[in-house]
Amino acid sequence: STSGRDSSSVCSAPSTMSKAEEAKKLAGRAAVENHVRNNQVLGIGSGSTIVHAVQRIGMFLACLLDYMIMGAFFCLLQARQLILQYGLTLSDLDRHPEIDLAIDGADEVDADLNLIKGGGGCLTQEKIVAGYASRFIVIADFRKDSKNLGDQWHKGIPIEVIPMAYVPVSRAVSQKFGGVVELRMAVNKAGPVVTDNGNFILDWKFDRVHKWSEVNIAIKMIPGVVDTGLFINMAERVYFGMQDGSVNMR
Ligand code: ABF
Repeated sequence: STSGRDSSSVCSAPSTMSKAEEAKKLAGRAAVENHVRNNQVLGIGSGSTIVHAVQRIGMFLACLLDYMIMGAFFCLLQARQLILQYGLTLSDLDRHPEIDLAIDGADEVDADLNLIKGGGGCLTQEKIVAGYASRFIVIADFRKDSKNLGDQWHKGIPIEVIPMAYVPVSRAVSQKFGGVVELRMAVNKAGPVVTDNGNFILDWKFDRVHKWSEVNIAIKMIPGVVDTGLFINMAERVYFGMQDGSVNMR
């Protein structure tokens, strides 16, 4: 993920950084141990937290001879490489249109298990995988835990757009819902970030708390919007790795 949290923590407080990394590992491993079972079709997201979950799945595979994962999906090249690296079988929605369990990270999780995702650039494919999964489990470190969306994640809600429409979509979102909408640029500022679907990403920095379910639907209705990083009523459970080495479930 290019969420930026890690780089800022590296500069200000190295100990927080390592605690966050440890917390990601705790969350990833707890989710796998509690939910991954024999012969499941798994959906795997992207980011730095999911790496720990896939590592844990790989350990299961190495230890238990009768343990078999039927297939796993990927959004980004990163997940594809992880799946292959840890000996899982790659699959796709053509072969497995029903997924037993999807596991993914998030940028923020509110008290009702609503999520902001897409800080790392992948949201639409992750939403598809989560949406066709019977169960969707989120893993995160303690910094992602919030009461209201926006309390912790200050980079806005990602919106994936068809490139030709990014200007009118930006205007429509800010006119209807307030706040500021920015086109996400590549780190070297040479051009916009391009998603795994060949689209652009807008980051909507909202100025107040909204009824996220309604706003999500309304944004999706704007011509040119592909999807949003709002995952509303999708997650069944979230595992937060905590600073003290425990895991909190919500
Ligand atoms: C992806 O990775 C994105 O949807 C989300 O923005 C990000 C979380 O990354 P990390 O686990 O590195 O914080 O799932």
